[in-house]
Amino acid sequence: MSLKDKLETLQQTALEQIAAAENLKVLDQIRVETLGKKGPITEVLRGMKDLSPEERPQVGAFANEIRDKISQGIEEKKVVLEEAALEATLEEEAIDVTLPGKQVPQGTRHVLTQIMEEIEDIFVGMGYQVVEGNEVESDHYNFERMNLPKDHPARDMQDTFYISEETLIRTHTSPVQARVMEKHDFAKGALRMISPGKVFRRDTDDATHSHQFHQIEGLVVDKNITMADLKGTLEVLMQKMFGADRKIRLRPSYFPFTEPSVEVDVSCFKCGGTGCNVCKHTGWIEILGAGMVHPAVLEMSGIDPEVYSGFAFGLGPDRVAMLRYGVNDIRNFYQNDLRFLSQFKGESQC
Ligand code: FA5
Repeated sequence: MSLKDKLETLQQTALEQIAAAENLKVLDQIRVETLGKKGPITEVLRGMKDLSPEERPQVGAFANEIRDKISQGIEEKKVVLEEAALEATLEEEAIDVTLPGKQVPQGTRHVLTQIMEEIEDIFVGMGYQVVEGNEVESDHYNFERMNLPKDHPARDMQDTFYISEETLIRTHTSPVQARVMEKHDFAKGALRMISPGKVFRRDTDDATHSHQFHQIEGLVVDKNITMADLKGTLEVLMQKMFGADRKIRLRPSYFPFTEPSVEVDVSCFKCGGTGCNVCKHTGWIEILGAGMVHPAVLEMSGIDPEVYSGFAFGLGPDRVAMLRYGVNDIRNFYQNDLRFLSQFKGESQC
């Protein structure tokens, strides 16, 4: 076989192999085997030294032509195979964007936080400031400044957990009254504040009592504050919280730090007032205590009771939530059962 024939057969074989190559690896093998240093074309070119000087340029040119054709064939096939490989990867790694995503669980504020924030908003709208008190409180502020000296029998109604003789976890939010009054500067205007927070008592837990619960303290002190201001304020609050159809009653009561004192009850959510186990067959549920600030309390805080007067109230937001949502056991709020708590989505998600 002449060198020319040899080269033609070689070209034929190489182009067939290139056409049949299924992937880039095989194609590269063909390149190395055909065009590499040990390949047949290089071998042909090496054999040229045995040719006559006339034949040499012709065969040389033909060999180069064949090498270029094979190189070009390889390059073209490479582009085709690379595209096919990319297509295959894209298909393999395709994402189905129509599949349903993983649900991210979204929490809500605790129902009691929702109620307290709603009440805060009502009072902020009436010009009150919101004050934070201390959960760990001194006997002095919790009792004595509230007109409950050490031997006062009314202390029995509010027994609590003592950290030391003089330090306790507060039984009500009323000590915030004393802390705010002693600092207030009346030259800057009236004192109007509410203070929400946790309180603690040695109460036996039942459907409407918990040993830990919440209160919102309210206090207004200025010249000429009367019981009518207290009643009007509470009426606004109750209407906003419960709507016009729920009945409210004010009952004379006793607190050492107010005079006169009242207890405010709302008609029972379960029986509507006829009497049931939730309202202990009275038809009413007590939600707050209130009254006119006792002159002795004002005096102890450095305020002249001849010039200033005030009203105060202590509301139980846990009871408000029970009435609002018809929850018949206060303990539900504290047991962290998400089946119960997640029913109260509220307006604001956290
Ligand atoms: C007081 O604690 C007074 N400091 C309230 C007060 C403030 C009166 C300012 C006058 C002026 P009382 O013990 O009644 O009062 O509690 C107030 C409210 O807290 C009750 O009406 C009730 O809604 C709620 N409460 C009392 N004990 C519990 C309890 N164990 N569990 C849940 N809520 C309770």
